[in-house]
Amino acid sequence: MKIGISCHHTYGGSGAIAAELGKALASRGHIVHFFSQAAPFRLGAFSGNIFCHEVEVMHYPLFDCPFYSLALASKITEVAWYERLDVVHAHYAIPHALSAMLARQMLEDKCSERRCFRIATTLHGTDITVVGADRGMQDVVRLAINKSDGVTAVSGYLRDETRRMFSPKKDISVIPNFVDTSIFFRKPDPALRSNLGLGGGKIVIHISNFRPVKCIGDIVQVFHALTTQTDVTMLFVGDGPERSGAEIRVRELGIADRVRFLGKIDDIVPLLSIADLMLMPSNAESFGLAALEAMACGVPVVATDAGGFPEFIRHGVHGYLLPPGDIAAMTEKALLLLTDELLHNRFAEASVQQAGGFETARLVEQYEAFYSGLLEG
Ligand code: GMT
Repeated sequence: MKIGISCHHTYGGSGAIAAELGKALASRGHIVHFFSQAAPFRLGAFSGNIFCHEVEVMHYPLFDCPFYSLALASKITEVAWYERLDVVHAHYAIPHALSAMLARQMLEDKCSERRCFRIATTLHGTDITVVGADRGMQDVVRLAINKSDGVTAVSGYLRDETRRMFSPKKDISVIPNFVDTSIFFRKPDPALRSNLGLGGGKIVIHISNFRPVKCIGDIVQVFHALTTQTDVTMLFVGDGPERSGAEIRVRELGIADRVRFLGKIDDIVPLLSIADLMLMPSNAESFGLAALEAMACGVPVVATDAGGFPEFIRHGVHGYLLPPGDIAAMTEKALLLLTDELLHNRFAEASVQQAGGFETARLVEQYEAFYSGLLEG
């Protein structure tokens, strides 16, 4: 198949999944064209089957806001026309699904005889729960869903939220996020600990784009409580609006020497490989890809019982799921995992096994079947 993938290039789960999906599809012989403002952050691959199209936005003094959606639609039209794309897969409802819709109209306008590509849209989370909840965006998101030929959501939770909020006209299939366990596995590197200036204590990790939904303040509170009871270091990976507030709080609490803010790092496997525990106290997470990747590297997760986490983390087996904001319970369970070695080993092994059930190859087959269904329809 010839597949276009339209995605955000920035640090975040939807861009990561889009890039990993494209790479996997290319390795299975499909031709993949990426449409994005820049190369997606996880792409980093050379393949004869992968093509990247950067969307150039026209700047003109009259346009206060540059028209990215229109430029993207033009780029999709151009590539779809010459490369005869079968499917354009929009990751995140807006603007990608709408630009694909517009591109299709432009193509039909150009040549009504030629069969146009089908539009697949994958909902990732905040496109529904945050952007879709915004009054000014609701109708746009609804249109993007209803005009796609097929829609998937990354969790049952997100599918149900989308149904509740938008009563979509067509069915939404759930294809969960996935992890490539040939890349995401524990590769201990003793030098990394000393390179990072870490002592011999336990390591807790958090990876995200530091949006309010990630509850970074809760992590700081839990970690602060942990420092009073055990030798532990916190690694924050990623960046975003909540980071500087967290840095200030960490200094106020006097724990700055126990916390490292590492910024945006693409290759997280070495860091996950030295971590003992991941903290993900998000109050609404549609899936939580970083948690699945941590589990694949043998890192148990303390997360919330909200959103999509319960669809792949079993409480008391792969980690602990606790009510959002319950700092005391999160601290208690985190401490248990950091101090009871036998328990930790059992959870770590179970996590690796569980992540294996979300292996890239298996889920990519589901996407292939999904595309085939759209082409037959
Ligand atoms: O978490 C974010 O804010 C980034 C966002 C994105 O679009 O990149 O992540 C969403 O998509 C990921 C991949 O499907 C999911 O693993 C995340 O759970 C989801 N984020 C939220 O629902 C908050």
